[in-house]
Amino acid sequence: MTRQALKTGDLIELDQRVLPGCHLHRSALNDVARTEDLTFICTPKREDAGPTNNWMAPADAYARLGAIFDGSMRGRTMYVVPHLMGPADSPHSRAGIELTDSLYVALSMGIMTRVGRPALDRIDAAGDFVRGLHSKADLNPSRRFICHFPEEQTIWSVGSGYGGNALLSKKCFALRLAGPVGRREGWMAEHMLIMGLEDPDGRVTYMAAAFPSACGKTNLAMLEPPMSQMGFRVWTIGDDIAWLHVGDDGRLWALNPEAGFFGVVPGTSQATNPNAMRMIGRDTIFTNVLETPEHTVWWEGMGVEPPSRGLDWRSQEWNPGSGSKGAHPNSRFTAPTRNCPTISPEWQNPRGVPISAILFGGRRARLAPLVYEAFGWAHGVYIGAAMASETTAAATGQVGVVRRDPMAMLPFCGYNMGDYFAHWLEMGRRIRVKPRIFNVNWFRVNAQGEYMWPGYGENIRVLRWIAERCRGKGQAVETPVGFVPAEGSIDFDALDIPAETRQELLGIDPAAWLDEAEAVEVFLRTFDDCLPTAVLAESEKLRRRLARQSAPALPASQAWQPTSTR
Ligand code: SAT
Ligand code: MN
Repeated sequence: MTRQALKTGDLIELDQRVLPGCHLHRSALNDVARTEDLTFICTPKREDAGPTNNWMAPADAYARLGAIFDGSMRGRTMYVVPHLMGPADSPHSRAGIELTDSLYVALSMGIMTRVGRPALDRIDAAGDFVRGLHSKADLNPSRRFICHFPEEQTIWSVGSGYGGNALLSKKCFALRLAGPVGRREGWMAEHMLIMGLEDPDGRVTYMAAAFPSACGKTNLAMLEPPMSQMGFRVWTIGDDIAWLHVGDDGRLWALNPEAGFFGVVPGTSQATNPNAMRMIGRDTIFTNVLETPEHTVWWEGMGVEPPSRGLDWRSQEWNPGSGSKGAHPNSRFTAPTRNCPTISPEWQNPRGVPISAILFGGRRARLAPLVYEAFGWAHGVYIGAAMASETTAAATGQVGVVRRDPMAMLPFCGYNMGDYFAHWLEMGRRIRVKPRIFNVNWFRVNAQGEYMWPGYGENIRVLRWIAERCRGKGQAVETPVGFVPAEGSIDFDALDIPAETRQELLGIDPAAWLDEAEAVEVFLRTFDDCLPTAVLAESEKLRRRLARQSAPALPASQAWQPTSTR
């Protein structure tokens, strides 16, 4: 199939001595990211899709897309791609079949999922599978639709060849369709990386972290600790999607349904993600990066000098003075999990791994401190529901505007998000040994607009504190928004961060938080009757704690006092 793709032009050969097994793909110019405005949940009742999803009646969707599909594959080869999501021997794995007329999609599915025999065996045993129908058709954005039919466990996607629009196993199946199934059956499908932090004593603390697209999930999942943190290591289980089940032991177990990584290329370098750099040196499909005259690849933020000339992602002559990007900001690598140098020996464990901490986070230039911990599960659900992040190039539309993105699931929650919050609360009742919930923010900037925290490998310092908290250690201070690390409990040594910056990184501005809490509440009220009262109650409690803290007229005895805890 690869040879075929080289003939059709779906793939371009790279220098096989330098990049064995690697190929380049260039997409259509108008097909470089997920198109959320063209993505629909097709339930019989509009309320079941909720206020955050586009909705189309199933009959209308079948008719409208059917007309575009009709004859769209004429003269092309159709690939039948049975794929299994999750390890072959896991009771939690599920199968799908994608029909596609894109060789690039078929080859990408072969990297991202377990295709063929394991999927067919599962379909025989389970008697069921998710039906995915995909055609590039004419790649015309005005005839592009990604429609989900939860009742029939069916996905129809037409008019795009881009990852999240066209690799139907990923966001469509493993999140938007799996979500409501999990709600019915008592498990969760989340937009989360899964990793283990091993400490110098060999103990591994497993964490799952939800960040929006292109906010560093892949980097965190493959983190390489700096020299000063010797003895710690990170084990990767997944970088994008987690299926979470309650085990017999009452703990929450996470498995990665995928078998590959579909990561953002620009900014990936020896400094930011050395493990990804090792991983993508072979068996990788690069999409929309710059091709050098030597048939190797280059991108902005690669950490090496740009070539003096090359062919940019649009296939146009490019040089460093061109004034345009060589690689598209959402250019991607597709690489098999087995090539990840930090892949955990547990990554194919049919049970998954037991999660001790759940992390939420996003790009917030202000407000959110480096890390804080929820007071408990319901408060943690509120923190997830209140998440916001600056938009990125992973979806079409304006980049850099702050939008609400609960649990990083705004584009991926296949049912009413109010019901989704209720499901989170319900899971809290089912999980006997609950993970602690944290919020992290690597993206705080100072008055000059510079990042205050170095991020990347140095994030290990924050993960260490989180792991210590999970063991009942790790000193914290109570604030109105949650527990923040006590002075000295995060190892800032060897980091050149002035004391004021450290304080600011961990500081809470009650007045600004009060404004934020009000904005969050306006957002939450858009879910109307579907919003669980427990989430609103958390909002009210937060506002009361903040008001006590920021009201200047309160006598000192009643004012909020920091108390050191646990
Ligand atoms: O949607 S993709 O899976 O292509 C990448 C992302 O936006 O998370
Ligand atoms: Mn993602």
